[in-house]
Amino acid sequence: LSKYGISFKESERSPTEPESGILIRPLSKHDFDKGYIDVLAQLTSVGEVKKCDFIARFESMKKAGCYYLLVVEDTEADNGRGKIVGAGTLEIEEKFIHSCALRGRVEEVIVDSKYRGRRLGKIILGLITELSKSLKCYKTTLECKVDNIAFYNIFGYEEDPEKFMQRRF
Ligand code: 16G
Repeated sequence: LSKYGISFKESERSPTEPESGILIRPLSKHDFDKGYIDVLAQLTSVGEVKKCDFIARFESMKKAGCYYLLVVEDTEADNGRGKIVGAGTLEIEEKFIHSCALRGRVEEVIVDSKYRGRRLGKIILGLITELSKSLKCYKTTLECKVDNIAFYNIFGYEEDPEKFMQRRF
């Protein structure tokens, strides 16, 4: 993940290859065929996303340059074809406030139900958090279900006294 500015000490086991056969890397165009959308569907409603829709969105996000999409791949699954079993996104927002600061947003953090309990979510979140720090975000935020608050607390995310508001369309 060096292209995302993520590095680690040589003495440590690579956080991007935490177990044999498990690889954490940026999203690729080929991940539609490896079940990326199916993993997202374990988080919320994905609706209908055809391969062409996926490619078009992938290209526009790449062009925007402010999306860091990570995936966890089980490279040995599906007879060695590989399968996406987790994901997490960092989105960087440019601001005028705080001396033209950057703000990070953690989005779509999900691990396939069959792969939970293997610290993969923690690794994704750790990488995203470190990346936002190294990109010099003045803050990084996320929305999550009440049940997941304790998980995010581990990484220093705290409930904000400001209320999150939304209008759905
Ligand atoms: C969670 C996700 C958020 C996602 C939303 C979808 C994290 C940290 N948060 O809040 O990124 O967009 O779920 O839910 O992964 P919705 O379909 O109800 O908007």
